[in-house]
Amino acid sequence: MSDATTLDRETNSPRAAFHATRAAADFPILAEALPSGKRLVYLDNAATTQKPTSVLEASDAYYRHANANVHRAIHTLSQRATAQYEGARDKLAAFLNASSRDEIVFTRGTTDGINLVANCYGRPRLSKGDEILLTELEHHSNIVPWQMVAEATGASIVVVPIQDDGSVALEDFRAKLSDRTKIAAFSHISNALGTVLPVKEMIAAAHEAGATTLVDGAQAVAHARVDVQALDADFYVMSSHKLFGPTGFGALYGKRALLEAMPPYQGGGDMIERVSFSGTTYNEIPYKFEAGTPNIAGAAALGAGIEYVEQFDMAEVFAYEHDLVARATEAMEAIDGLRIIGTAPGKAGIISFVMKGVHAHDIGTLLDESGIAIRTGHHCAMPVMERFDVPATARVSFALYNTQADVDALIDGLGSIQRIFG
Ligand code: C6P
Repeated sequence: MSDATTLDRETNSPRAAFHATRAAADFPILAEALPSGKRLVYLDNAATTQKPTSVLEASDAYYRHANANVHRAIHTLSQRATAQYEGARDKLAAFLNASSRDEIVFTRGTTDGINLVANCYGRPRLSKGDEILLTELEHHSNIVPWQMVAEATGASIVVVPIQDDGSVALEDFRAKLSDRTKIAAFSHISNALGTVLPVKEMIAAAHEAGATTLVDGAQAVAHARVDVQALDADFYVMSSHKLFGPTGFGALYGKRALLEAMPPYQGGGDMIERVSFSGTTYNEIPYKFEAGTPNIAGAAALGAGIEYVEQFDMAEVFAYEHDLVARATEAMEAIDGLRIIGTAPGKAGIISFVMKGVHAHDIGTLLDESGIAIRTGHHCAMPVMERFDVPATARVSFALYNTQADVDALIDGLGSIQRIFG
């Protein structure tokens, strides 16, 4: 673990280009008093991140000054709305380093993006004998859409096991690849364990076997630098709300040739070139996949979220959160009866754990009484719970505004729980 001063954002550690405490001041909800009068210690960032003032203002400003439909009218407000919507696409394309803005399809989020790929890429191409390769640590969003497509096409699901420390071994992944593997879909960072998967190597191995890859980036985009070209991902999906932006919005990155070859997801306005009762032709990518009036305010606010994180070096953010995890882990390991589930080296800012004799939900409730927000349950990753033979875990997850004071509050809270139940 690094030296104590590296986490002191108030005194500006030599390594940090950002100050977590100052960043926290950008998020009004973090300063709001809880009904109990306690300070909010928000450690449920893997579920959703809080929103900085700039994101709140971007959403408000859209409705106050630009509210109109996009791409459809020539009046001033429509031009403003279109500029904000398409401006967000430019920002996200640059943020993910897509080779073209056309490769960014706006969606309702990660779940929607995976369903789009499963239905528009997987379903038309898969048949009996084909395999879809997943890992055991996937979120339900990266399991169920594939199961549905497998059922419809006769393809089978093959699963790469999780190691005891929560990692996914590259050799296990390679061992499951074959010429039957048509699609390999896996998380960049596990929401239940914090494991960072070796996605670049997994993508290269999948490509060697002739498979197309989808990376679930839901937990990665706010915590690490993502470069879809460097990764060579075929598809990469994300949710805005985990990147300090609004809920119900997100994006699918897809390589141009793949997106162009795919049929539309849904029919409706804006996704067409020409409609008549004798036949319809479709719009170009990405609009072909964006039927109906989109979440324009969502795009504007996500654009502000991207601008917010872009002021920081994401590698430093990852290292900072990793340090918080290291400190919290060390202190948690000293608590009698506490077991951390997921100890892979280099993990991201997520710690799942169980406590002997205490149900995860009781941990969540008792911490909440101290103002500490964590998530408890199966984290939409039931196979992970099964793998580690636990019904549920308690999970703390960090973002760039969390500080050592938050870790201290957590450790105090867990110590009290241990004293009550221990
Ligand atoms: N995980 C969590 O508390 P949506 O709901 O579409 O924005 O994201 C789904 C999703 C997909 N993949 C991963 C790895 C995820 O972590 C999530 C969302 C939240 O862990 C809510 S279940």
